[in-house]
Amino acid sequence: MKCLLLVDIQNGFCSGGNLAVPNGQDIVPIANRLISEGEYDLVVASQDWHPADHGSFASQHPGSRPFEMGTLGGEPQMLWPDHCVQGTSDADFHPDLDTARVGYVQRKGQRRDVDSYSAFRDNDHSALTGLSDYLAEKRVDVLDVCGLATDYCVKASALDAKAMLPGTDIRFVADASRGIDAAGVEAAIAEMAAAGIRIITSADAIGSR
Ligand code: VGL
Ligand code: ZN
Repeated sequence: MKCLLLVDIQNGFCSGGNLAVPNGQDIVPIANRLISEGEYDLVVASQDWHPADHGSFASQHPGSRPFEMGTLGGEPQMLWPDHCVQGTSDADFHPDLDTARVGYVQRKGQRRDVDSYSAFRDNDHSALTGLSDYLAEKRVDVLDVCGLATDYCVKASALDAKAMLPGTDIRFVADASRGIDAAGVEAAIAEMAAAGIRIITSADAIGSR
């Protein structure tokens, strides 16, 4: 079974959102083309879904500002602007994303004391989300990963998919993803490639099965 994982294609990470990724919204038509022409047997999506007092928010750390390093649960943590708060429009999928064919939504980041970049488990690896069990049960043999942001949640999700789904071919769809920081994106792609994740384009994904 061939599966597409859409990571955090939410208003919060697009133009006008609280944690807008540069040109994040530009991937929406590319993701839609993958969904309609990629011949996927299954399309799943992750959704960053934080409580209003999430510990990754700089607002919860007096004296700190967004994009400064802080700590959370005793570990170094990038502090973010408040974003993707449960039930707000910032947490909604981008309105132009074709969600009709999304068969499973994995919410993440609900526990205030730990962040969850990966769609598969918390950053401290203390809890699984359920997505790995779901995909293993579906016997996914090819998993294409794309979305926002390449250097955070897309990278973490692709690396976890590679580690947690042995025997599944994991591919990162580069043009269907955007990152927060250019140097971070370059490093993320190198890290994914070194882990055995294939770096492909949406044209590759649509032309192959
Ligand atoms: C993300 C930072 C904080 C992401 C989520 O989706 O990449 N980045 N929360
Ligand atoms: Zn978040």
